[in-house]
Amino acid sequence: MFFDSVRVWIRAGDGGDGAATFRHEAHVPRGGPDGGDGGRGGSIYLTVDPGETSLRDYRHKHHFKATAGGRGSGQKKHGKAGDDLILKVPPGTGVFDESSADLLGDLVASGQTLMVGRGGRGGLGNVHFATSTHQAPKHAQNGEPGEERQIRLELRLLADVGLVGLPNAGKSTLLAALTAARPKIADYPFTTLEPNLGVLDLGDEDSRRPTIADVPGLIEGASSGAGLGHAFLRHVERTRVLVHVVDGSDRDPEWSYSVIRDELGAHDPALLTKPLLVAFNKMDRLVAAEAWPAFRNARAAQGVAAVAISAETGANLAELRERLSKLLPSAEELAEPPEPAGIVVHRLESAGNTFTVAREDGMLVVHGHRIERLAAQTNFDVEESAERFQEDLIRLGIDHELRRQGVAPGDTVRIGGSELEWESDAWDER
Ligand SMILES: Nc1nc2c(ncn2[C@@H]2O[C@H](COP(=O)(O)OP(=O)(O)OP(=O)(O)O)[C@@H](O)[C@H]2O)c(=O)[nH]1
Ligand SMILES: [Mg+2]
Repeated sequence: MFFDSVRVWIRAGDGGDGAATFRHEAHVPRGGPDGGDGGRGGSIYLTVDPGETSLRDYRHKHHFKATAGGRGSGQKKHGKAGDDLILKVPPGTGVFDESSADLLGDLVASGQTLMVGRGGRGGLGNVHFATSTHQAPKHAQNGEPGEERQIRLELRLLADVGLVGLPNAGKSTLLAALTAARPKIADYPFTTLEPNLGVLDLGDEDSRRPTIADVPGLIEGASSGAGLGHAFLRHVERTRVLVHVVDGSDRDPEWSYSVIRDELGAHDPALLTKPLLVAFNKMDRLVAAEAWPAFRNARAAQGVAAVAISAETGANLAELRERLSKLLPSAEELAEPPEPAGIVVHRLESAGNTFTVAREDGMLVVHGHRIERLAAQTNFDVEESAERFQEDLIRLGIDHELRRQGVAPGDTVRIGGSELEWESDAWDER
């Protein structure tokens, strides 16, 4: 299986509840409020670790939860903060919100970090609610729920050089010949299912250390999805230079060459303008040596650079390395990610104070980020807290809208996870 696109469930930690406690003092029947705040819930982050090259780690584990904040307690003690959870991803990981398909972030540079689930704020303890006219508040806030979402991680490998070609052309053999990488090599197509990465040694005089990736074999129709084509082609998008490996011993190397060019172009025409070097491989075989002159002339006529090699015997690899080094940019440029580092878009909270009120399943349902959070933070068993919530409904204009839609005593109103009964309106006179 190929694991460069995975779905992951994220659940940040809930904030701890604030406490509603009162000081105990000798001779004082009831001291002032001293309930501390709940701790913040742990958040979840993704961070780029250059040591990672695939999303394989997410193959078996795809639920991640950060810990909740502790509850506040008496004597103004705050609850403990939940632990953050930091998940490692390889460079080139795009992060999408699964439900909206929005790009949340494009993680390319080492150490780049993106918060994907915000921990809930801790609830405020009752000390915060004392006023000169109300000195013994029983109200304390519940912790805010941690953010929960489903995200999709999509890897677009970041390599300087991409080896493309039909299956069995000798891409992995070439990668092994040019670098210290030891990919699996075998005499059947689709040996490589996940890209392998190596670091290219350009010789003692050259300080550049470009990375080279062996992209799984592409086949005719790859650009419309054949043979996991989309997934494989995605990896080519961000490489700087393409080395197109053609099996010179193929029955028709000219077809082998053009079918891949067609697929690259159909996937994204920009791929056809990337610097290109064609490696005509398996020259140790007689058929290849015989086919080379015609192939070479055809490329020359197109102005395409081609070099005849044998990845297996190592013949002419020095020339290939030399040509490749000329196509690669300077050391400074190589140090930068292949694309301007993706701007991290962070759309965790829908902005503003918008809400909707609608009838669903015979009840009135209020949707709105802000009010749903407030409902979750309210302990409706405490009358004082419930009253505060009613004030919030008025303040945010939701009370008005409910009345406009004809809410009547006894009606059920659902807000987030809470179902409330509309009582004969005590706050009518307000
Ligand atoms: N004679 C000869 N055989 C080669 C040469 N290069 C590769 N091969 C053989 O070709 C077969 C395929 O090589 P791989 O390197 O696995 O090919 P690949 O392009 O990575 O194939 P996929 O991963 O399936 O796409 C293996 O049996 C290699 O030993 C070469 O220069 N000469
Ligand atoms: Mg291979």
